[in-house]
Amino acid sequence: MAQVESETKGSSTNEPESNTEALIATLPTREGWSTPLTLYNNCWLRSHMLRRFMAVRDNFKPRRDDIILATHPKSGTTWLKALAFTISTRSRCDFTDSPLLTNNPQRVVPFIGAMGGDLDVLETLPSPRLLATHLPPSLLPPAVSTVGCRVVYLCREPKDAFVSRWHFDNKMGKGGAPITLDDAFNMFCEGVSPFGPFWDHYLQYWKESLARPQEVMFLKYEEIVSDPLTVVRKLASFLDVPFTEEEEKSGVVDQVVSFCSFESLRNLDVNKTGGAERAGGKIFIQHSSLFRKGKVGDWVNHMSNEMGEKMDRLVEEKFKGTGLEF
Ligand code: PAP
Repeated sequence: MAQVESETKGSSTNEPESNTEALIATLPTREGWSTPLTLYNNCWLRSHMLRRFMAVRDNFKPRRDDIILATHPKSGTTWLKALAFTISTRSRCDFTDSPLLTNNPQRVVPFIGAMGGDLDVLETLPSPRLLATHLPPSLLPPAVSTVGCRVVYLCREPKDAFVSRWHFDNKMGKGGAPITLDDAFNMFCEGVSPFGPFWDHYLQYWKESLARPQEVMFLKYEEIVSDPLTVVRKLASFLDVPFTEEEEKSGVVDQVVSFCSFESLRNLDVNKTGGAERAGGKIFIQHSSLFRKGKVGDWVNHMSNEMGEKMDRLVEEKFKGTGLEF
């Protein structure tokens, strides 16, 4: 939930502040989700996070050995953060003293320009940095694709991503009217959802992964669900910390998978009870809302067949000829 992490705190782009404000005044905004959205560079961003995200492209300085976990929201960000963090820190801490036992996974990997990831704070982190973002490539500095850093992208079957988004947004609001499934569906299909249109987000990273497969790994939530061991091995190799033969023999890969599983993380006290107020108190995020069901195909329990067919047609139309399928 990069979009909910932090209050806007006057970050600015390299443009003089008055130019930024003049530009913002011209940008379209939409109400409907738990907080208003603003369209910036063809991407709908939470309006209260806009200035922070606008600053990322000009002021975030990627390093060659950065690992960036990029996700479309509600695609398993929490899971990917837990897996990548556990894989990359396993030489320093084991499963009995992992920071994940006492911190929500969202907290241990900072979002660039948002939760725990103020740009000046990121500058002070030692390399190699493990970072996260929901921003599409078009809103990240061009150096992300030239400096040699690695990006792991995770997306999800759009109907399930939508249902997860709808539930989450209705939990985020503080006393505001909930968004109906119909209204949320229409906005999502119109492309108006946090970090949407979803198809642009998926396709931008898909193209990056085809162009630079050594640097951009493209994953789907469903792939991790169906074969977590294979994905975890692939991820470790991609992060340059492959499992040794000894680790394989002693079952470390299985341990990573079970330690980061939905059940295991959801049952930790920190994820059952914790939470945080954001956006000047407009939003409250309960950690438990990041562990709703964790299932593939849950959309059938919420959407009508007609809605499902409409979304499938949209997905087919948007992804036609790209090689990306769900
Ligand atoms: P974000 O994009 O808002 O940062 P994200 O973690 O992607 O958060 O969203 C939560 C979704 O990931 C939830 O999906 P659901 O609503 O369909 O249930 C949540 O259950 C799922 N999730 C979180 N942790 C795990 C996990 N360890 N394994 C599988 N799914 C998980």
